[in-house]
Amino acid sequence: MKKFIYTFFVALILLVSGLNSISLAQSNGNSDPIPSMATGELVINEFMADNEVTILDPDGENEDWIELFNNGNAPINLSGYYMSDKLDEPNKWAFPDITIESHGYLIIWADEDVDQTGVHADFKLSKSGEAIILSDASLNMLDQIEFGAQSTDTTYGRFANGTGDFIQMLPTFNAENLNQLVGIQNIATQLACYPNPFINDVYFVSDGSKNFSQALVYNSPGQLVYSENLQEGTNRIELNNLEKGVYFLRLQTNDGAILTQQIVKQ
Ligand SMILES: [Ca+2]
Ligand SMILES: [Ca+2]
Ligand SMILES: [Ca+2]
Ligand SMILES: [Ca+2]
Repeated sequence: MKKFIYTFFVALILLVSGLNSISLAQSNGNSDPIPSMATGELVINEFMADNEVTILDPDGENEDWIELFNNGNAPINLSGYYMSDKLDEPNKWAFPDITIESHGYLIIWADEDVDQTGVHADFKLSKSGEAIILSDASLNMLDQIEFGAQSTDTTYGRFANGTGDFIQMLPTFNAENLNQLVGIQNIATQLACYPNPFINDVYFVSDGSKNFSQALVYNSPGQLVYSENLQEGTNRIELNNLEKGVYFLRLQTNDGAILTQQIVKQ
């Protein structure tokens, strides 16, 4: 009898799960267009809408940029794919014949300089906010992001890299998105760095005159270029060896808080 009950329930479970998969298949077949690739395979990974000092395009100009990432296991040829800054005009700009490698990155300069070296879209990104839409050659939407006002020389990007939601971050140009920016939203009120721009030495002071235990400096691609464990009472680091450019100083306080500030070397 026990065996009969067991067999009965196994059969019932198989029947119910079979019906479910049939109804799922039918609803998909009736309503959704067939996607050209798995959702999330090719994504808008990061973008910068107000680039003053972060990075130069091949013509030496500070331009808006968009980073794509290929989450898939095969290269994707983007020839004829589209990108736009207008939701109602997704075919504004068509990609040239270019391929993004599996787990690779691709930078598109959003500068309307379509004749310059590199990949240049025929639109710019407004720092007061707009949208980015990525579509395949049949105008199936692959990814889109609508964004609000942007801070100069910071980006919005997916964290975790390639799959997560968009958060404000420190730029990781053509590289994996990192989460170095804990606390970046409140930097203006929590941490002051001076002089900024600086030449060699940077001084820093926090709200409430906290003590600092560690200083880390990252360059704009997100690489660690300086680290120092700080003696109690230290409020200065020497950055003589860095090239001119934009950096991010990340300080840990004795009570464990992380404070981040953008600094510029002249
Ligand atoms: Ca812009
Ligand atoms: Ca340009
Ligand atoms: Ca625009
Ligand atoms: Ca990145």
